[in-house]
Amino acid sequence: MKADDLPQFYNMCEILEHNLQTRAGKTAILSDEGSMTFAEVSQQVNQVGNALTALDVRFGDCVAILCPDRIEWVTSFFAIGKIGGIALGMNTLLKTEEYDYILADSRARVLIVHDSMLAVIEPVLSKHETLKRVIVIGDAAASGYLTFNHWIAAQPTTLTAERTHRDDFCSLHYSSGTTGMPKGVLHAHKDYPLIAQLSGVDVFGMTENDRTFSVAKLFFVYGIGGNLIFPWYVGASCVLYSGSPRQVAGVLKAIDTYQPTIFVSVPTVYGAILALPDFSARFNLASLRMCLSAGEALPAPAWHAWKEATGVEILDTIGCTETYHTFMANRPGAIRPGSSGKPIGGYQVRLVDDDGNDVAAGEVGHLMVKGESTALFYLHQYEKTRHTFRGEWLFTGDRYSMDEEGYYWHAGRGDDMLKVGGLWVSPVEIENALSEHDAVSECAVVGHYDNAQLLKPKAFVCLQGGAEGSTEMLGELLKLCAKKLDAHKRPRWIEFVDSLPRTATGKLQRFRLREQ
Ligand code: 3UK
Repeated sequence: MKADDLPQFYNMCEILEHNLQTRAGKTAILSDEGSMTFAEVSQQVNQVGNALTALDVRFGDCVAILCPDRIEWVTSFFAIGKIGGIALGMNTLLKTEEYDYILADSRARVLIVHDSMLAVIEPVLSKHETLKRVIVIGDAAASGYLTFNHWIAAQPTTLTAERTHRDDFCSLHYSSGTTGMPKGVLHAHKDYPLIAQLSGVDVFGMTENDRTFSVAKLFFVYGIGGNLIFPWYVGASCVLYSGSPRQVAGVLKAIDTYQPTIFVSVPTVYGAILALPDFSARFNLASLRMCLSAGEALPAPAWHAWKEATGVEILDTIGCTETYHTFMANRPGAIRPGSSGKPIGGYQVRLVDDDGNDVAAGEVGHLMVKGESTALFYLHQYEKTRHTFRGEWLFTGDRYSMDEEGYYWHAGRGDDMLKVGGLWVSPVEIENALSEHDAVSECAVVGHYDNAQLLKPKAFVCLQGGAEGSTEMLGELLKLCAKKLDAHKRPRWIEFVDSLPRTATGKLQRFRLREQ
């Protein structure tokens, strides 16, 4: 499928609404908080769309969502697209300063926030003149804001979709980098059917008989693609899980209860489940026909252990926020455990050296990708845009080699970024946290593989006046990190060193720390 195959005027709400013709009464969403049919979802989408219009939200306006994976997230997302707005699904793991930055950068007009997330964003809300209204999902009694249910209650359940061009923007995702705040990536209406057809149907073979379940959240592009856009494009149902992916018993119980056929997950969660004794005997996972992995490379031993325990094969796939979804994947029946598979239909890749020349098979090069779902730029980031969006080609920042059979093998990132549990971690953020301790003179963080061959942050720390590291100091630094950083960003190892390796010009040589 090509973008040209779509009508020129296309609205992404079609992904939901085509289901009203033949399966309006079919369950579209299942969750601990309730289920809904396609007809019910569509009615709530229309109510939210009308409520947004009543708040004067118009074509091109941004509306932010900050909420765990729940039905209101989904209906808000489609409603924003349907009225021609730009939906911003915010990462629920960020800090107040990051929300502050994103609200300013996106100029969100309305914020739809779950009561459990209000405390972290509330301190900065009044600063943003561009933010006109805050709607609270759940209990807003204490906060004095309008509640979601009350807001939509009197709204009509019908709404005509805005006549959007297929190239109009409809969603905004923020993705992290080594320095500075996250970068905004805009995607167009056309990108939704494209990724659903090219990955969901052509590679994963999804049909209306499938039921998806994801530990990757809807705010993460991998999660919304695999657990919302792909299933609804083919009329399948999705299971929403509002719990934490770290509570693996909860994840397994949800699979046991809702009987999904497709599990959308990340290597750390596969690893954590595999570490749970007898997990496949304690929970019924027999409904699964296919498991997906992305976010970071899936180690081959985990692939084999999972196959052994469940009988199901994991397809390791790679995508990025800039292409919206998958561009390389292992295919059912043709898997090379440990590799990212081969480019999928609709995408081409190249491996190039520092001068942009193609490298030979077996050699490591910078991965470039080309495909029609690719975004055009980073919002308000001229320099970073020029570096990454190179004509038709996207410079991913990943290093890969290709073997004689055409399979691609991840060889780390070209920048210093780490993917931990499928989430971005900037070494600089961890270094900044450690440096806040008065005793730290300098420090550096690099990726280090744990016993399960998954990358985790490791810190090298020099103390003031050349002091020796002690158990007490280690404890203090760990405590500081626990206070300042999300769990996945905390260093798993802290090593005290006399000095950090540097070039003659004083530049930190992270590769030498990585080699240790
Ligand atoms: C890394 C992988 C090795 C790689 C994503 C599937 O992760 C997604 O999007 P992000 O923008 O990050 C992209 C970067 O993550 N990565 C992802 N998958 C793999 N590295 N093996 C993998 N299988 O550095 C890439 O550049 O957060 C994943 C689908 C959609 C996505 N957006």
